[in-house]
Amino acid sequence: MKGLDVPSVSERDHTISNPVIPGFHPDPSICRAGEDYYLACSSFEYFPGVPIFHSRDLVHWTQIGNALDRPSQLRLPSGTPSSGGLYAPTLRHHDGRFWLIITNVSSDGNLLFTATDPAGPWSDPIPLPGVHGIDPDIAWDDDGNCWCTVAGVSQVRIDPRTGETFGESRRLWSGAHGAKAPEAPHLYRIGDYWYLLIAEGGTERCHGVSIARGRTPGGPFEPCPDNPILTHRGTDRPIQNTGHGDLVQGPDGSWWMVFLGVRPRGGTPGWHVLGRETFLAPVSWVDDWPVVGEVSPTMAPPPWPLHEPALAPVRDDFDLGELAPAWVSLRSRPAENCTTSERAGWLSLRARGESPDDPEVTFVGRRQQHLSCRARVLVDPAEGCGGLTVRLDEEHHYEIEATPGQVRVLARIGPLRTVVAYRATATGPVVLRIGVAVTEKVTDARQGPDTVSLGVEDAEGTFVELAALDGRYLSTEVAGGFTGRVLGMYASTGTVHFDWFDYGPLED
Ligand code: 6LW
Repeated sequence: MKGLDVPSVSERDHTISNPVIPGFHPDPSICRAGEDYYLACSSFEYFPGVPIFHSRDLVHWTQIGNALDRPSQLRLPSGTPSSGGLYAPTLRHHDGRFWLIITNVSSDGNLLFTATDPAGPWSDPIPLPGVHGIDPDIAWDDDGNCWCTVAGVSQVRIDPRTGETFGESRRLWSGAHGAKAPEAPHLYRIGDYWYLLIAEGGTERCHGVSIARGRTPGGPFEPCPDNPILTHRGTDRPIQNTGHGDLVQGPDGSWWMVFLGVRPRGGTPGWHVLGRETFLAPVSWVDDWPVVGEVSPTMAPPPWPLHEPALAPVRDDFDLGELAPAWVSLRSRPAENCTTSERAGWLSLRARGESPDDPEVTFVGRRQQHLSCRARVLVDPAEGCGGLTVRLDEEHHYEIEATPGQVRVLARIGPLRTVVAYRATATGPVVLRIGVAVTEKVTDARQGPDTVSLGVEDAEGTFVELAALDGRYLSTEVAGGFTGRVLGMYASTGTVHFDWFDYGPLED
């Protein structure tokens, strides 16, 4: 994939933008190894799973791989629903190795993986049959004991090399104010205390982060008097649902939190379409309790040198044998259905499911990472039918689809599926385009978050719009679940060839 020139920090008036990892990248877990930072996110029904990012400055992040990129590591059986699969990893660096613990809610439960290089390869899974509960965390005490803490919040000692558990699991804490869903625990030794950081309130508008501390990894834990230490519940801030955090020290020893949040847009009640994104906030300490700084769409840069912004992937000509790590498929990616070797310089997708309604559809896509953006693809439909789709899940997606001599726009919203528009085209390859324009100014309380336009480019390269659809139907508030929009190519019948795909932000 070629890179897109993102404005440098100085060009942006000495502010950095939050989210630091935009698009559907929830449940961030972060660790430091010397001068390098690594971060992992949930990936649900997508394959490969668990994107891994690298940064030197906590602000600019580059995806270096996916931890679970082999079928032996990631089993997403055909019945895996959207928003099933992989939930909430914890990523740690300990004893010269990287450790990743995660729950596959659709098949294998809690699993542990190790790697010497977080870019991969990661080990095959070490099963943890004695660990019950989602959102597992691992932490080691000074005696070398490894503690696994899960949502609820409870804890059991494990052998991370075998997956064996020792003794009964013990309840540690149920959160600060009787809020629902105490989850996402992370346990740290900082100074004289063990800190137990959790999320509570549920991952929707009431989400938040609370903390307790004790003298041993098993407690007893004393809740922070200022809990929740992070929440935007009941506010009109542009970033909502803030929660599920993880702590890390910056290069200068200062403390920071990565956490998830969403950016609802449009009228009331507000719809967020990019899923839960990864944000960054400074943390200070008062009386040995962490205090989370202001969270807003732009923030002052941290006081250390910032590295060149990573190039956001923008165009792929499919000239390499392997697909870049930002490309994801649904549930699996058998080589016979998805290859760049059938036609040199093209991505060939062979249909297995019948349409994007089908969980088995052959699909290769990337996350929508900007509120306003454009995706284009050159497709050759001579041997099949397929196109460009923007999806939230199997029941919520819009697409522009090509067959020889014709394109059509289709929309699926819950139980309703409709053909929105047709147009005859010349036979041969055609450029399909999806544009997303955020609602800048709300003039009507019922206005949607954005408009999705779908169409083709004519022989002169001029965009011919076939349909402009309200984006609210491809939002989490409508579709439910834990994911966000993904834009990508699919095949419905036969084999469909794609010469290139490009994606870029428009003014947000
Ligand atoms: C995850 C839980 C959560 O397991 O959402 O926001 C769930 N927090 O901790 C799925 O991402």
